[in-house]
Amino acid sequence: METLPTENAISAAIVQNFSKKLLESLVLDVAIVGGGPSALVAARKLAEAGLKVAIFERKLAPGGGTWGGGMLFNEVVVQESAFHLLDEAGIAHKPVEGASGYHILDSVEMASGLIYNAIKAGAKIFNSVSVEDVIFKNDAIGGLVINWTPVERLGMHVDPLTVVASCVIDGTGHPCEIVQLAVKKAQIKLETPTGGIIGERPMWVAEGEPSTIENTREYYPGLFACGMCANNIMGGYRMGPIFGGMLLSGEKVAKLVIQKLKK
Ligand code: 48H
Repeated sequence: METLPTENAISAAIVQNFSKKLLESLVLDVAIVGGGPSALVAARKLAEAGLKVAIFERKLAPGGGTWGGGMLFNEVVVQESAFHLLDEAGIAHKPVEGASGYHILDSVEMASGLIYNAIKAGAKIFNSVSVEDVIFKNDAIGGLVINWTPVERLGMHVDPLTVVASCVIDGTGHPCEIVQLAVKKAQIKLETPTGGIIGERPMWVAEGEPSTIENTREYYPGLFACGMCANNIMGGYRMGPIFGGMLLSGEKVAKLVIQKLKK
């Protein structure tokens, strides 16, 4: 048998393996938009529960706001209630002097540890892919409309592809892009006091952390929100470079989705 030139074998392997990964992710139990810390924890927990889950992340590197720490000092703080999520991912942390119950850690270790563990658990991550719309049928959100980020950035007139999913999680952080576009384009009413997006409030660390977890919910049939997105929807406070609330929000949204899908 004629052997292929190495150059060809490498290219063929990349095309075949990527195509298989994407093909297997066109119908999902859970499609997550954005690969920030809350979404990465959710993806790991959902994959560990045996669900078919993929993250679609606009940027080349998943990890969201984790990498930059506080003002590019690449360290972040996590509170005691979320230590178990760091420990499960093998991420090191040590006490903050003078602040009982708070630990400090390397933000690059946190980002890479969360990504690595989500993939090892079986979640798929598609980076450089932007979600530009949702599938909306029978009064429920039924999946995502995706395109390459360079296509989006260059404003190229290229039609997207679709991913069908039983549940969609908006993990897009502060802008809550998916919920925003669902409210605008599908004119849905959210499970909020006004039926719309309340808007993120300013910094209040002690309130922002618990409210992130409290605000993590299903806001419309098939549409969940976690992390800063949930805070924006329900008018929660921001909290700066403290990430326990994000990690716990990811854990909570995974529990809610599992409850819904296992009914
Ligand atoms: C694909 C998209 C799209 C799209 C956006 O902001 P994130 O890190 O998300 P969270 O909520 O898990 O974490 C928030 C945290 O990083 C933070 O900002 C904190 C704690 N702030 C406190 C404060 O006071 O400021 O990540 C969201 C990700 C990003 O990587 C985006 O690129 C991605 O979502 N994304 N991906 N399609 N349409 N929109």
